[in-house]
Amino acid sequence: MEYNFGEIEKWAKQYWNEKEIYTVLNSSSKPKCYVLDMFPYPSGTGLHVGHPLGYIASDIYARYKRLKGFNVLHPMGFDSFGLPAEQYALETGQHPADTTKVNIARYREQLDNIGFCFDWTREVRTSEPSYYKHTQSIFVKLYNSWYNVHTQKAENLETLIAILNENGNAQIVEKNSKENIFDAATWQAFSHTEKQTFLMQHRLAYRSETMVNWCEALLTVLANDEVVGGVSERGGHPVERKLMNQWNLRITKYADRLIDGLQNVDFPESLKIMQRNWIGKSEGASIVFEIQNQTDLNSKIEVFTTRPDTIYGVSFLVMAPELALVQNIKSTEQANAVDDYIKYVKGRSEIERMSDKKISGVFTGAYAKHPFTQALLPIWISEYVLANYGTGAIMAVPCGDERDYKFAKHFQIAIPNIFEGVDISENAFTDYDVTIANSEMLNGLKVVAAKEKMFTLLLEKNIGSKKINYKFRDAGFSRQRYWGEPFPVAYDAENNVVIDENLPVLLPHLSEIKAGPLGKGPLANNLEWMNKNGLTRETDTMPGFAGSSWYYLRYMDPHNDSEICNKAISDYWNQVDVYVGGAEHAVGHLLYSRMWCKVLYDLGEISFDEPYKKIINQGMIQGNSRLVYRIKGTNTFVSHGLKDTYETDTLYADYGFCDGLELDINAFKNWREEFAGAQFILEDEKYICGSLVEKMSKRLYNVVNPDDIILQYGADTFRMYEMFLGPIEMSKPWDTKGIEGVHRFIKKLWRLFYNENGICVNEKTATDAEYKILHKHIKKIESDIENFAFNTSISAFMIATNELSALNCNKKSILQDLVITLAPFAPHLAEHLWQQALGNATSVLDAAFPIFNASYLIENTFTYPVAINGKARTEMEFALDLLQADVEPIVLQNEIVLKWLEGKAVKKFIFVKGKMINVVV
Ligand code: ANZ
Repeated sequence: MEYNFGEIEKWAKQYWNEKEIYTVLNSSSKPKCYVLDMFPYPSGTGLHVGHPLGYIASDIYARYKRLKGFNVLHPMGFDSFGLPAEQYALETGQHPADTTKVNIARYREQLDNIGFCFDWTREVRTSEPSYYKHTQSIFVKLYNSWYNVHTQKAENLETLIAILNENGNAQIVEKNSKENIFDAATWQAFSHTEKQTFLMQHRLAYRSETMVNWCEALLTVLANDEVVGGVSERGGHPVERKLMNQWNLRITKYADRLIDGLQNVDFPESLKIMQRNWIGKSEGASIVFEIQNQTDLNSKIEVFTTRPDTIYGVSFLVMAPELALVQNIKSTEQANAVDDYIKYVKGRSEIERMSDKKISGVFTGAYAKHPFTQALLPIWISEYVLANYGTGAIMAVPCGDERDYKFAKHFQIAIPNIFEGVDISENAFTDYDVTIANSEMLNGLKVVAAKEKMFTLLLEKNIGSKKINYKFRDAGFSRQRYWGEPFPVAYDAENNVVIDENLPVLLPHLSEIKAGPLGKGPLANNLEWMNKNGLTRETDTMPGFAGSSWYYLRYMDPHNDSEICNKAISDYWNQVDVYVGGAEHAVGHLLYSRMWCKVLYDLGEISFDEPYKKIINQGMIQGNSRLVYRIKGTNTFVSHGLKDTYETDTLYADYGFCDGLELDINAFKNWREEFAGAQFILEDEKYICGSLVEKMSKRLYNVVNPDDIILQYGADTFRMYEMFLGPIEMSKPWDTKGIEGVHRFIKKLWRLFYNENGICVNEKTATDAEYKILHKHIKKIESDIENFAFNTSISAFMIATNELSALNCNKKSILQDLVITLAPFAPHLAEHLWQQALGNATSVLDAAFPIFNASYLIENTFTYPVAINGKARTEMEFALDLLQADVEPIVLQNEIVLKWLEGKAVKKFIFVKGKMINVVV
């Protein structure tokens, strides 16, 4: 009987469906295990073979854990709100609600085809009102909370109001804050609007006028992580800075906890580094410099420095050009130059400003006083100092900072050297391992000691203090787009926020989606919806990361209408044990969802403050593009090996037209009209393409659809092949040709169960050698899965299959356990073999993973080389515990030994246990 994967897989799927085998309950006597995939946003192009890589890995793990006796939660859903879905709908002239539905149906079909063990009764879609109702309710919780720096946690705003009513704000003001202190009576006398304005400065979701990343092409604001290299991550459009009224999340309050929390989770080190760098904590000092001839209190420059120890190396100050103070201090002579420069900087993105290729700046005409030497320091403005970092001003130390050094060289400013025995004639010296010199009281100290001394001196002189800065900013939470969660917010005539407690606030159906007036989103076109009982609704929507920041919780309790997730249920499932997904979400989704988790924890909604115990980043499956070479000015294509003799243009051919590198010329000709009459210069009668490993993308004609592969080889072969491609974390190119080898191995495995006449499994007792093969295999599979090393598991299957085939082993006692180990990898085949070939009545999923028995691996015999007069003549196997007295008579009776003895008397019998036997005559 042949391996008919089509029939088998259809049967297995039907069986699982009928038995509802993947439905998971929220309580069990078994230990729990939560295995989560990053859910996809359903794009219009469907899945290609790269997408399921992580899903297959987590599916293997989830199935394995089930076999190991765990109650496993392994859900799937769709991140169906967001910019990509809206863009796709606009580009294809359809409504995002319709395209989303169609795309989800297609995804679902493709996912089902691969045979995942998802519990679809728990599916979530972020764009469904039953889901976004709760996204909105979390927003309301954020709005009604503040971060108490004393308790170091989020609390309901009521606790803040109680403090204000009792004591005013003295107690809640952060160290070094410039906030005005007021007492309880003053607070109580505030008007409603004044109170609201103050509270808004503390809410975790707050509205403010902020500088935002405005993308004109997408007509929306983007979060910092959605801007890559100065352009939008989606579509690569220019992004500019713009002042707008926006909703934000006060994620910066969680900076320290987001950093500290990384110690307790098992994330790839590279991911942790990315998160730490993104948060960008730096510890230093703020120092105040007085400005010459200015007495008014605001006319001081406060700088942020990580190197207060270099204070004697300062030879000038630099301010961010856009600081308001620049206007106060610029001299009349320099005013024009300053204003022109400010205009120039306005058009520059942050990235451009920070790339120090070009040195630019203007002297303001003003001077500051050095707080220790009283020397006059020229004050410059330059784009390399950013307005929204630190204080927006720096003390420039050219001998210790590379940018300051280049700037000083360029504008011929002094470069005093304050480092003992260091040559600074070519470069600044940025190392910490140095002794400070030319710095009065700091002389002779190392950097760390000098810094400490400076912190004390700054406080004594009352000109500065320790300061911690973070690079990351609060997260912009408003999008001027249609396809997202509406804010449950409206504004009254005074622009006060009125929260709509009646959730969900439904996204109205717009028949035409186009930008609203005055930089507003499409919802602003729907006046009827916007004007609500004398209030004006917020017309922005929430960003794509809103829904994905908490979906892991919703899977636990997906049908709960009144709460985001019942507490007893989230206590049971607790943290995600393993979260599998792409590394591209390192600083977006993974930081936001960690923050939301901490807020919900602080508010007592859940009992854990990190959502994911462990993260695995799967690599990418890259496309394997096929290139053809057209001789310039002709319609003749020359094969890869001959192309260098011609001048050619390189074009893409579809990967599907090629068998390996060989092009199917007819398919290529039929592809497009322009190729119909093409001529080909062949090598060895073949047209050989060039190849290029790059991103898998429709545009590069290198996309492979899993459905096609599954049709040809079956889902089990597809799953095993994806794992066989290499370590899960690595990126690797797809190669359809390579799948044949895995398919052949599966057919060979099939032969252990079936021959030409049908089932050939027998009940014979297995030998030690057979058990040894099995248990070596069980051990390997178990440790591979625990270590997420799935590629080596596939090799282990190949080895076990070969070894058992060589022994003609069709024994049930061996094959039962083999099939259970196969079930995570090739679930359809395993289900079939388990029931149909081995005669079990229940699903293989309900079997128990075989227990490794080490005793089978202990070597208890040894094959001795037997020599006559030192020359090896034969081999004989003996139990390892036998002694010379046991072995000698048997050896001397052996036919081959007798032949070589030629009847001569034995002089000596040498026996080295576990090594060798030598008979001397
Ligand atoms: C004096 C100094 C001497 C500095 C020295 C460095 C080396 P991180 O680690 O990134 O926080 N800086 C401060 N504010 C800035 C701004 N708004 N735009 C651009 N640069 C700014 O770096 C902090 C250092 O970057 C600060 O310490 C300051 O330069 C500069 F040998 O001050 B330093």
